[in-house]
Formats: sequence, structure tokens, C-alpha cells
Amino acid sequence: MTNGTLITVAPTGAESAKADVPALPVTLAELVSTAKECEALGASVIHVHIRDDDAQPSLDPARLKDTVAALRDATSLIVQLSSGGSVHDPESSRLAVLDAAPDMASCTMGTVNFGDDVFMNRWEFIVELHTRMQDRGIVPEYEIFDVGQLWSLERLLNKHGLPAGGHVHVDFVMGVPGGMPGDLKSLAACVAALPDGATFSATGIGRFTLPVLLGSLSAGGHLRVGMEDTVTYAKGQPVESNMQLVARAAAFARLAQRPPLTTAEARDMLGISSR
Ligand code: KMH
Ligand code: ZN
Repeated sequence: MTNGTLITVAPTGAESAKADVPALPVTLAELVSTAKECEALGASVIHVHIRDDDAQPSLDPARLKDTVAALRDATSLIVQLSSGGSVHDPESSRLAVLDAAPDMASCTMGTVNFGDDVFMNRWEFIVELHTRMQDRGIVPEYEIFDVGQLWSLERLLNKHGLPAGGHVHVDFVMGVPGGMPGDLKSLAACVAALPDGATFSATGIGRFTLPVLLGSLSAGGHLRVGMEDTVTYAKGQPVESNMQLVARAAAFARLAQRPPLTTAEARDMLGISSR
């Protein structure tokens, strides 16, 4: 098992508005140039939400296909599409994300309150996502917003088998209002409940960014950073770009003597075949 750090960049998300956060990449050109720069700084996975011409969250199938193609053209990053979309997206559109044939897709392991909204993930929907990804050779990243969702993951794997590639990779999303907090107690509980042999990354939302980043590194975990999860770099200081967040994560990883994985090393670890 590698000692390096997998760095995922989540540059856009579905929650922030371009009008409020001008540095948010929302066009394909902005996304591709962000991806290239983040790869050069040490990211090996990109978690992608796209926007429409009005910068609103979109799951448009043709746009998703074009996005996957453009990212593959310009980078060797592992392309992970969000199947979570926004809290308003119907299940059918979220399942159709897989038609764009990404390397990976997210798969959230349960319903969770999401601020004033609800991020709905019914059991039957999770099973459908998991089995479609198995059939199509798309590697899931299981998103965990609360510790009990790891028991759902155990149940999913027991009933429906390992994901494509045979390796289980999980991302702890910590600090969403309605989910688990971004503290060490929660992180330790999640690590203790991981399926055998699984790897994990962690991301802290907003002010939880740094505690979760440092906690994950010290627990042998990997990192997800990006403007999907925080638009504040430090108290009172807005994030200038996704590159600023990736550069900070890569610097901490090097300090911890767990330097960023290359994209080839990341593919190896996650069980994703090279293109
Ligand atoms: N935008 C959130 C409702 C995912 O990408 O899979 C869901 C989310 C998780 O961001
Ligand atoms: Zn997402």
C-alpha cells in the first residue's frame, strides 16, 4: 500500500453562486484550466459538478460527456463525476450521469439533512447506482456524511459485492449542517467503521477544512479540497482559487512525508485501469 497522499480537487460544487464567488470555475474553459493547474500542483482526482450557460447547476447529459472528454484531453486526472448533483436533481438525472462514462462517480450512502434542504439517497437508489457502476466498470467513491452511513456501505457490499476494480474508496464529508461534525472524534469513529482494506479521504466543509485535513493526514487518510467545500481560505480571507487550496494540501502532505500521488499511482491504488 502506498504511503503517498491522494489529493482530490472538488472545484465547483452545486451550492455556491458565481455572482457571490467570482473565482468559482463554472464554464468548461474555466474548469479545464483549473484542472490542468491543479494536476500540476499535485491533484490526481477531479470531482466534477457542471453548470449551464447561466452558471446554474446542471446534469445535462451532452454537457457531461463533453466535460469528460475535455478533461481527458487536457489532463491525465481521474475524472469523477458527481452523481449527487444538487439537492433538487431527480434520481433519473443522477443515474444518467453514468452515461457520460467517467472513470469514477460519487455514490452517497444515505439521506442527510443538508442545511435547510434534504439530500435524498434512498436505499434502492444507492443499490441502483452501485450495480450500474459495477456493470459499466465505473469506480465509485462512497460519500459518507454521517458515521451510520458506513454501516449502510457494509450492507451494500455484503449484499451486492465489491465495486468495479475490487477496491473500496470512501470520502468522509464532514461538517455539513445536518451531518457529522468535522472533529477528531467523528473522524476516528469513521476510520474504525471502514470496511477491511478500504482507503479513505476526508474533507471538512467551511471552517472544518483545516482540522479535517490535518486529522486525515495523521490518520493515514487522503485529502479532498476545493471550492465545492470551502470558499474561505482563512478567517476573513476568501479563497482566491482552487489552486490555492490544492497547493496548501500538497504542502501539508509533503510536510507529513506523504507526498501527493501521481495520477498513475492514484489509478493503481483505486483499481482504475489506465486509459
Ligand atoms: N451537492 C450535494 C447535494 C456528490 O457530489 O455526490 C451533493 C454532493 C455529493 O455534492
Ligand atoms: Zn459533490
